Amino acid sequence: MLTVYNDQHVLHHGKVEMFRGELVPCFEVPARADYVLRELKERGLGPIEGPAEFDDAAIARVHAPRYLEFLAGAWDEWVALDPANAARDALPSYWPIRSFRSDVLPASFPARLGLFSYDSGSPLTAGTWTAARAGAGCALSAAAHVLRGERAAFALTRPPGHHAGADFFGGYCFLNNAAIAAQALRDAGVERVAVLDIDYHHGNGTQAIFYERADVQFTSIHGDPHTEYPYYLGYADEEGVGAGLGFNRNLPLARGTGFARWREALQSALRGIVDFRAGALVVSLGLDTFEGDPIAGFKLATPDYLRIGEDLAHAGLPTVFVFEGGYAVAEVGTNAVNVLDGFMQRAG
Ligand code: OKP
Ligand code: ZN
Repeated sequence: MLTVYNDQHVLHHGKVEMFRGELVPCFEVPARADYVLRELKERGLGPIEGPAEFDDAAIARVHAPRYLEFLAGAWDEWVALDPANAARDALPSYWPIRSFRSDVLPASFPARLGLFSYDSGSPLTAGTWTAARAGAGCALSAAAHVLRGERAAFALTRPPGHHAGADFFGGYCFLNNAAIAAQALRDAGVERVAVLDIDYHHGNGTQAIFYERADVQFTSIHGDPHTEYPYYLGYADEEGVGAGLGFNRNLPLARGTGFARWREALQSALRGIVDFRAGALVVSLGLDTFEGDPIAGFKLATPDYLRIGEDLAHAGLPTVFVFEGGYAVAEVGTNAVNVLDGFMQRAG
């Protein structure tokens, strides 16, 4: 399987995130991608390339112009507030809650930082835009590879993407790589695209992007938002709206769920994807379902990821894998590559 690797991911390197009144070291660190890259090479999973040149219009198919403009200039604005900010991550402190205005774009940068985000755990750093933009390019190149007739491709990038909406960042995510890949597949003529999100955390950004659409089906298996991040979306009764009604499917599972129960949810998700008659599949590949993950609560074990890959291959679809979460850093490479390896073994 071809991997499209974002070697600029290191430019996004947050120092701290806000957690219960304290600034704590970031969980989403560059070493995550390094471990996956190393495992791919050790196991000889296939060629590893950089992303091809691409047009920013492909990103603007998913994200709002004023949000992209904000992201591209955010670091310079942050440093312009105070030269000492060059040594600090940008984190928001103010948000427009319900009934406040979100149509006005305030002149104040901290006000806009909050307007375009939903948590204080997603530091924006000097290289965030460059890294995230190159990551979107990886997702686009992986999609292009599948459009050329390959069975599958893997976009290996960070920061992750599935929490980013059309005009917001959060959950360590800035550009929604999986949504950008899905939209590119649609724009190249694939009539129905399925996105399957198997990260521990609900893909609230991806859901929001496609919620009113019948041409992109979104399915997510995740920790029950009653107790798990991102809390405010991801419940089973969210089924889409308008033309999108019936094309959004959430399968929340209790914290503590093990592989047998998780796999039943996967089988159910895949039946729904086959019934939808998807022409291509985009997998938001989070590995934070692992039993050793420091910020999540499922109990999947390393060999289980081989089975997941096999089950995904069994759906028989051209598949774009996009790297998302997974914070047990020393194990994330083995677990990620197990999924891809299991997929290729079953796909033949
Ligand atoms: C991103 B992805 C940790 C609190 C949790 C947000 C988690 C974002 C997960 N101290 N903060 O879905 O893996
Ligand atoms: Zn996650």
